[in-house]
Amino acid sequence: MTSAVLPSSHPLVDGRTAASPLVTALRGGKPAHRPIWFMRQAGRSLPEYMEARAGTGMLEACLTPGLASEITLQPVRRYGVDAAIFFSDIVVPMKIAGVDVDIKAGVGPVFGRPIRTMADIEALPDLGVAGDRGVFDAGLDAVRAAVRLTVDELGPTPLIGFAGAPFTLAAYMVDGRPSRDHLGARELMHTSPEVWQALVSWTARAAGLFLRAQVVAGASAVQLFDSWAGSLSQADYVRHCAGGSRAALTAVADMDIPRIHFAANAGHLLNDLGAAGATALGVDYRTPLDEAARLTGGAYALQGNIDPAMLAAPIDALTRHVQDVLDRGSEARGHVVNLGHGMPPHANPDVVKRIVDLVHERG
Ligand code: 1CP
Repeated sequence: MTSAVLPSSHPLVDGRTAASPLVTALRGGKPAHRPIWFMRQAGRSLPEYMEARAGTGMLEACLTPGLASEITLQPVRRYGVDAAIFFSDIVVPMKIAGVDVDIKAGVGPVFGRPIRTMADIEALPDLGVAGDRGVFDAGLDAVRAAVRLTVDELGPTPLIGFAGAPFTLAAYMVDGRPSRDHLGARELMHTSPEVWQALVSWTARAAGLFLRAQVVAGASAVQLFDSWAGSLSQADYVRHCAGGSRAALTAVADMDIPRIHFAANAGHLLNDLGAAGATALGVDYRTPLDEAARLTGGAYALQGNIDPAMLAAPIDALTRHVQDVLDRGSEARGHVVNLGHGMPPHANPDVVKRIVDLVHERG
């Protein structure tokens, strides 16, 4: 079932994770219980994360294998979730390549030199090819080491590797920092389509190589985050962005690995996100899962979609909401419970734990 490209010691090949609830559901099966994990489950909502990270910059933490591994494992230990998501960030491959980027606390990714022209793109570092031991390939060793440490500890629990999709990466690189409407990137695709395509190609290659390094080192599934793609019309997504996302996902498709594609606020893009090389779709909280299953003709496993705002609701209302997500999710070809977007920083870990227990009891 699994292609020969994965090493025989890989968790999907040696039997550790192939029959796990997560991998079973992502492959369209019905596991003994409904698997659950949370986007942004590591990080600021956990006191043990604040303690581990104290005094270390975000990108430095991502590139320190022991620390990145420890932070990845924290939510699995505390919550008993059915998957770990690798502690990293969508801009880590840019940092490894040598781009001037930092993650500023309370802001997010900030680039020293925003990308607007063909000269800016030509000045981006050469990414080389997988295994060439150039700057990028060798820099990925810190990622490989962190993944190996993590899967050794995880045992039967799968690790999900991830990357940012070209549009979402470009939304930061063109404006140089987080933006509300991603106007810089959306303008560039219309004012300079050839510059835009060159940026999409570079980011797609960086994302694809980042994903591939995580998978070969031991990740049992991947998720491509196109968090901001919902700001695009369907026509612009298909014309200017889908090809780059397809290139990033195709970089791991030969390894027969489950591939989740997530965009927020993107009910209008579900079929296009699927057609870009995904086997499962992350659905934000605005589109009910039964409707998402109908819209996509049952072609994909679905992941989602507890409203993050409901974490703050009274427990009875939250329980009813989770049950509704479970009921609607049973219409999908396979269902992985998750939030409809990232964990709020002020989420109460005790409430999160109750959701995991509830899903394991009822799902
Ligand atoms: O569970 C986990 O925490 C896994 C690790 C993870 C992931 C999957 C982090 C750590 N970042 C991401 C992906 C990511 N990064 C996305 C896609 C997911 C999503 O939509 O939520 C995006 C858009 C980013 C960019 C980013 N990095 C932001 C958002 C900025 C904006 O535009 O509003 C921020 C705040 C960061 C920094 C970051 N990444 C991760 C953490 C824990 C932090 C906070 C670091 C800190 O300041 O301490």
